[in-house]
Amino acid sequence: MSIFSELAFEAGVVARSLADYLSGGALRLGVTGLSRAGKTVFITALVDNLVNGGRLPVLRAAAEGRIARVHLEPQPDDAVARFPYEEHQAAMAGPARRWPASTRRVSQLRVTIEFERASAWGGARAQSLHLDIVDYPGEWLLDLALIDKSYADWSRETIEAARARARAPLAADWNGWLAGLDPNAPAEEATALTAAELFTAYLRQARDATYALSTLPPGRFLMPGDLEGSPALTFAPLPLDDGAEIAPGSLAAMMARRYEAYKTHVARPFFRDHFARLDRQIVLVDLLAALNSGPGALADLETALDGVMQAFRAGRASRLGAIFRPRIDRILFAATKADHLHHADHDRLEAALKLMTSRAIARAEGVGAEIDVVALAAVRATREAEIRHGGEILPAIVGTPEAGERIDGQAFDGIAEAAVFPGRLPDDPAAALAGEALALPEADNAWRFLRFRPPLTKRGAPPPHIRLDRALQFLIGDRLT
Ligand SMILES: Nc1nc2c(ncn2[C@@H]2O[C@H](COP(=O)(O)OP(=O)(O)O)[C@@H](O)[C@H]2O)c(=O)[nH]1
Ligand SMILES: [Mg+2]
Repeated sequence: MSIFSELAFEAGVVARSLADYLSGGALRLGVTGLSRAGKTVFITALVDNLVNGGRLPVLRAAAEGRIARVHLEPQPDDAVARFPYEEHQAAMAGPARRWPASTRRVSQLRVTIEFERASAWGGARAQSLHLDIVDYPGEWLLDLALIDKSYADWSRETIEAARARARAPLAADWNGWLAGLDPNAPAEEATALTAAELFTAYLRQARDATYALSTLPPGRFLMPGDLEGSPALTFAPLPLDDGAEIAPGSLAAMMARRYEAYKTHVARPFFRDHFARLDRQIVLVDLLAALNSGPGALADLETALDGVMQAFRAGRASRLGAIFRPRIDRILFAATKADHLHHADHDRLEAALKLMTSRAIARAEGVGAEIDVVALAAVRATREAEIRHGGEILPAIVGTPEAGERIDGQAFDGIAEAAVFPGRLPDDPAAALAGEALALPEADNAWRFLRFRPPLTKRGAPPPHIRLDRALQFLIGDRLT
């Protein structure tokens, strides 16, 4: 793509942000995270708490009683799917108490917050803030790393990563197939399809909950949105000799062309239409799943966070950044599902995420935005209890395990409650990230994959949460003063 067309599309971005600016207080909040990190639950709970007067004491405007009314409005972007808040909220709060169905594309929702100014300065002037919440898969963010990368470099890195200890067994089929392949053979659609299928199967397996490995780009291979089956998604890395020319008409040439098409038709438009227009960003991280899964998953998650940090930095450092000043000025990293731990461990979870992100920030050589870290539960599905166990009093959490979940060979029916001992995180965050096992009172690890149903709530009342208000204060609090 030439500088000229880049200028043209960046100018479009600037024009739109000016329109946002002129319309008064609008703030675009990006909510991202890898698949199953908790984006849908987070947005649903956030909106529910704002609209239905949830308890948000750390959000200053709420504590000071300055929030007059919060309501949903039609979103300004006609071409983007609306986040189906009502459906998700009903699934969790209704009699079925089901977690919302997973989503696979960008969606957006506008919440308008009417509030009173904090200072009596201009009188108690009523104001409104249009909060545009944009839900997008974190996998797509990792694609930004591809924009400046050649097909050959990407191939080499991706094949190398697949040989790492944690991934090699999952990539065995694909690697085996690659071994017998000549990248310079004539291009055949059937070969490209097989390559893409085997490569995607490997990515999918790595993401599976049992391994909880983080995804590698291209992000659309697992989250294709509307592009499923298109040539722009039908490619895979090939082992290319260092510095060797790619022969015209070869399989490698076809793959390289599709890789470029992916960048042009997928990665760049996402950056232009969504990412570059965000003002604030929350990155949800299922750190608990990685801690439970072990050192391989932790190392992998850290690599993914590195990729995310590079994306935040890319806009600033690159040519694009010189033309268009990125707007994201606050980024919150949030460890989700903290309700699986006793409250004594919330700070430890937060410290572990803080350490992990600070290492990633150091590698990204700065990100250029204010950053904070929190451990939260958008929906608190458990409560705490103390349980006598062999003469000891142990902190436990109590919730309704999902039907079919098992512990100690006992299967749950989705109705009965159960008390489980959550593992304890080590005091030292470095030890936690090194994969030191959660210290359990017993050797039974079954709880680790125990999923609870959403909590029982009073009709119309938002579900309880942990530190959701702290997240909100950091993300939008300054715009409600
Ligand atoms: N206990 C608990 N579970 C959660 C919470 N947030 C997400 N989950 C679980 O994680 C799953 C994935 O969450 P979801 O929001 O769909 O993830 P997404 O793929 O990032 O949108 C849900 O189905 C829940 O089982 C939370 O705050 N507490
Ligand atoms: Mg989702």
